[in-house]
Amino acid sequence: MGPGFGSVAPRSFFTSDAASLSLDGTWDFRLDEGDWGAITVPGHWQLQGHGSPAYTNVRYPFPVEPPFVPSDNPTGDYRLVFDLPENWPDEPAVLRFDGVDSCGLICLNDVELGVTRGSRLPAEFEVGHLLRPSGNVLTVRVHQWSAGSYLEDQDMWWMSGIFRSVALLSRPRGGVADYEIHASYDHVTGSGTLSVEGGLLSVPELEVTDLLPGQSFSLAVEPWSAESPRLYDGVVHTDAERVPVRIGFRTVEISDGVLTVNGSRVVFRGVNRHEHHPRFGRAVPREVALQDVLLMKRHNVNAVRTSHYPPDPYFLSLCDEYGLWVIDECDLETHGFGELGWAGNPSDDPRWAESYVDRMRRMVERDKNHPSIVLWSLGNESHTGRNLAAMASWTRDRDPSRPVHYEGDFACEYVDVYSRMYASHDEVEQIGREHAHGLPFILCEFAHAMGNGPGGMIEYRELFERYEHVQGGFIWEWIDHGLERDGHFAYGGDFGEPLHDGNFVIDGLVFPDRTPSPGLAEFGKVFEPIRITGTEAGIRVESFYDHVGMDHLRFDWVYEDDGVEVASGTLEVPRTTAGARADIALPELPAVSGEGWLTVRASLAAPASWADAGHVVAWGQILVAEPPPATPPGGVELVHLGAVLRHGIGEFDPVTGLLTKLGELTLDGPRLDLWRAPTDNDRGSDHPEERAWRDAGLHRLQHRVVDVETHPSGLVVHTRVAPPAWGFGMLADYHWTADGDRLHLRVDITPDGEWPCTLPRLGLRMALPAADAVEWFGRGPGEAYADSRQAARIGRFTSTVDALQTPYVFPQENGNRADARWLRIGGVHIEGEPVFDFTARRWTSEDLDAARHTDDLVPGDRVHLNLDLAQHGLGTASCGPGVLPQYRLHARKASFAVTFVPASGRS
Ligand code: IPT
Repeated sequence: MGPGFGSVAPRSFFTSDAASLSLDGTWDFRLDEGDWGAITVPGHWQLQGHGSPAYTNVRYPFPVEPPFVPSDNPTGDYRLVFDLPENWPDEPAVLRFDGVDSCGLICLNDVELGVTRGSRLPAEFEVGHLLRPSGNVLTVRVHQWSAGSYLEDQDMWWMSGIFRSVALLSRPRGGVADYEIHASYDHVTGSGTLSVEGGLLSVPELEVTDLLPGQSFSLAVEPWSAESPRLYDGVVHTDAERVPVRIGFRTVEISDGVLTVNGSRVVFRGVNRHEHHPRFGRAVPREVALQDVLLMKRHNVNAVRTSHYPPDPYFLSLCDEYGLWVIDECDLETHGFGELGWAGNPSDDPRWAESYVDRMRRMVERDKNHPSIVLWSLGNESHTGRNLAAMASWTRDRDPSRPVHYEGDFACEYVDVYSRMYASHDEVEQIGREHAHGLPFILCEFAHAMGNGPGGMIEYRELFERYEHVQGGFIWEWIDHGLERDGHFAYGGDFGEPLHDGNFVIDGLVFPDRTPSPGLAEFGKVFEPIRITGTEAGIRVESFYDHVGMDHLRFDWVYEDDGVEVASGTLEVPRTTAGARADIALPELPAVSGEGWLTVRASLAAPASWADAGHVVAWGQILVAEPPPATPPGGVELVHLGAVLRHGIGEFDPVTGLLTKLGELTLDGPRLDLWRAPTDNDRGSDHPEERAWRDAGLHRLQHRVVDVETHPSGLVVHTRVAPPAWGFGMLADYHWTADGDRLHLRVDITPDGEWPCTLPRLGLRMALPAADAVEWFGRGPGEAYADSRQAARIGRFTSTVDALQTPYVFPQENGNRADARWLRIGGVHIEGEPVFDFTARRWTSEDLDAARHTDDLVPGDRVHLNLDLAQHGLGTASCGPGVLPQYRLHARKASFAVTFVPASGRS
């Protein structure tokens, strides 16, 4: 129940000019006293051929009887023989372990040094007196389970080993034992105040030389913020050691219940970041950590909560450098006790007190010098109790400069901000109205990004803008924790775990290989720092930056006629400060014959550290010219030709009324369709739409032909579409008319009987001969759904059927393109009245529904095309609120029309 032992007092993580030796690399390893082999450190043994990973969200995968863990406890023995580099100084030295999961017994040259606990926290052991010039033998015995495992029940893979770096560090006598820099900023005077502990401080750029510990010094500086991460290089030094440091001046305060940095209210447009790599697990390579930061910055993410443990310290130095607000969270979660009604929860058990405070101390001491960290978080989902309160009060004493966060303190007894997870829009609205607890409010988790989604992000943004003290949130979560295996990404259960939580670990804005998902594109658009909209008078440009103006941006426009560029130019936007706005007249635009859209883009005028010049930060579209009205086809006579009905370019089966040929193309359909392969959010626990849909039988609709009416002017096919076993259904009448090479279909839909549930979709489904190229004019280039469609702009796009698919790790409905005015695919040109949504794939919705991994989907020889009037929204019911009322699709009377034309000869 206690922390590890034998280690030296925690201190900040730094490198210096003192001698050091990285011990990362190939070590000897054996599991459970088996044969010795080789292993890479840092890394997890389960990802290197020993044992296998296991995933549970909340439940402990062992009996809950703290502090005991199973006797059958996978145990890895690590051994490394190393020589000291030449000229290694005769000084004290420490062995530093940045992360050992879950505990390690450390021995050097046969002397036991102690035990690490707290998997994602560092431990250092004094070894100077034990070192010899060559043949040092370092052994570490690591157990998968320890008492500490009870405190490390985060929603992630259970994976063990020395998964962060190991180093030998000389600690010269008279060197910098530890240091702390205080660099505050007074936004009224524009001056920074600097002081240091642990050594002298010099900052050449500020002409600060040898500032003495304890002395403070004020001077004019540029402040640090996530938007403008100004760092000053300096050095903390003694006669014996020099430590390079990077200083950011900033002051975090809560005033009048609002969280401010440098006097300005901040809004977190954040993500929760676990450390994950599809091959290396939590041993994330440095270049991949950088990739995360760059991807975040390029998608307008401005904040990270390090859920639910301190990250590799390198990540924090990237946040300092590139600019991200950070909530640094302690390695603590006891969620599994929730299954027992919190009986025996360590958080309120004094026997665990020392472990709790030890974890907090090690995080705060390690990370205290990062300007990017603006809040300390005690941990996650550990209920409440005196040990958490003790962590908070220790932290406040130690570092009064940063507020304390913890979501589980519902009564806000020992935290400085009110934090919630997955509160619905309505509840956030109420919290905003009532200014609950009088504290700044944040959503430490919201908009669960599992599978297709999240839906409803823009409605949260509106709340962050409406109430001053509602200060944003952090999407759950950044990355899907899929593990590369057998040609797909594996999730819970794929390793034969007896207890697991399936694909609940696949809930990120980026796929396991860090390909952005449509959810990230949506995030980037919703949380743009600049908003460009149309007004009566022209164009409005509004800043949602908290700290910087718009000087780093340039504004360009293009004007398109039915998606074809006809003019372009640069927009002069007056200089504006953070949070201000400007109204600008429309540029002079040529007359167009079709639909005229003006697109204005704000892009980086010069290269930034995180993106090239020209990177688009924000955009907006303004409809300038309405499309001309379409003339519905008609005038061609229907003819009976033996066993077929011919109507213009269409051929129909006189018995079923189904279209069988369009020109030379053999088709199947179109027929009414209501089904989609359920998304993770449809399958969600709070609003189980999927269950209602399946109970209603929407996945096995039957079509009864009521009547096929033929008229000289066309064909009317009356049908009733309904699931087996129930009395309700839909009356669907297909009205066909034709002129020249245009075949027009209007479907009138009338619910029949009492519908018990919403509809997944409402539209038509058909199959075409294999097709590859796709072109459309509508929303794109990416997928869009009713409540996640901000990132899709109006334009003309080309793609392929394969590229239209979004490879969600767990297959589900995907790839919908919205508001198509027309679509060309497989020799057919389809026009909307005025628009339709579509999906096109080489498998059916049923195949998609049945698939469990991406490689279960095998292309067939047809393209299955859905043309929809609407789909049900996405919501976030996989964890959190369902689809907002305005995006729910109900059975209702509706009409839907499209025109089919052979594509040949159309431009
Ligand atoms: C919440 C957890 O904090 C987070 O780690 C993750 O498990 C998330 O849920 C779901 O993916 S806790 C939940 C009870 C809301």
